[in-house]
Amino acid sequence: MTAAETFSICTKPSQHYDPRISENIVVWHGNRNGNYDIYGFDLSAKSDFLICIDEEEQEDAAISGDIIIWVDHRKGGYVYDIYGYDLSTETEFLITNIRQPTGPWRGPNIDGNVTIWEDDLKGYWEKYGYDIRGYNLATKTKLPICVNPSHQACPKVSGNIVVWTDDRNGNGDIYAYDLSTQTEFAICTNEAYQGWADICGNIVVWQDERNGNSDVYGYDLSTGIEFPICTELHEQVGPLVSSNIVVWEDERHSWRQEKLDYWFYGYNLSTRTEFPIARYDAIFGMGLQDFDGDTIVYYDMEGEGTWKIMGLRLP
Ligand SMILES: [Ca+2]
Ligand SMILES: [Ca+2]
Ligand SMILES: [Ca+2]
Repeated sequence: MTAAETFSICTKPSQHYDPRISENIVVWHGNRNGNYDIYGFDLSAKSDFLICIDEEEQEDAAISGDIIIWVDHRKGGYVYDIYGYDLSTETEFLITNIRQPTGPWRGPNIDGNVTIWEDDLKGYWEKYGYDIRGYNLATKTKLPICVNPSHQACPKVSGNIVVWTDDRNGNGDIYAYDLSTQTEFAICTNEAYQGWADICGNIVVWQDERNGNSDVYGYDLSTGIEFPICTELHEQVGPLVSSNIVVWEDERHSWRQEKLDYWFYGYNLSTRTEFPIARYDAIFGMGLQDFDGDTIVYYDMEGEGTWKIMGLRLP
């Protein structure tokens, strides 16, 4: 097997975070101009470009096709607007205002015309939790996806299906919502913890602790069948799926070392075979950010105070 090819996307000395990828375009937020802006990189042209350099803070970019979205604070640090940018027309537009999150919060996600986010409409995250809400860019309508009183988090969307981590049963489960039928359904309610779901087409994957350590499980929406993807005895975390490939961060090589040894591993759903991808130097072990086609994007520390955006092509 050939080695995975690692390459730099942005190594300019400052902080660059949370890359997301769709086909040949990678987007992220970075502060090389003294405040956080939204940047892009074209993998085919090997050149970077500016998406939004407003002098206030922009963060948490996401991308699907020609549409890039992010959280924008141009009206003030406590104002959370979601803005969009259309690469095909080179125009920026305001999508919606959301309430300032009161607790740990992950940025919005987008697929096609549907953008979704963790919503803190009631405030007081620790008491009321977050909901999942969205917006359809084509119909210009709001989507109240899940407003259950308990905590819902980490939503991802693919086509008509939204998945998220749901705490209504008190132990972390995977729930889903079908935008076409406007119906919610459970994907996994095992009594152990499940979370960090991702979806591509009919395949949902997540991190699962039913065996006493973190594993990766999957579910096929077309058959309604759940299946284990990796149940190795060490920690497997943060799975992502694109087409027929699942990737995750894996600690199986850490057993003899004081310092954790992080690898990316993958699984081919068609051939049902697992494969190592690459070892990487992570400071906090939260490197793996997004995955599309054959390309992983992640971020890593380089020297004092520089966080760089990296890419990795599967072997
Ligand atoms: Ca800015
Ligand atoms: Ca559970
Ligand atoms: Ca495991």
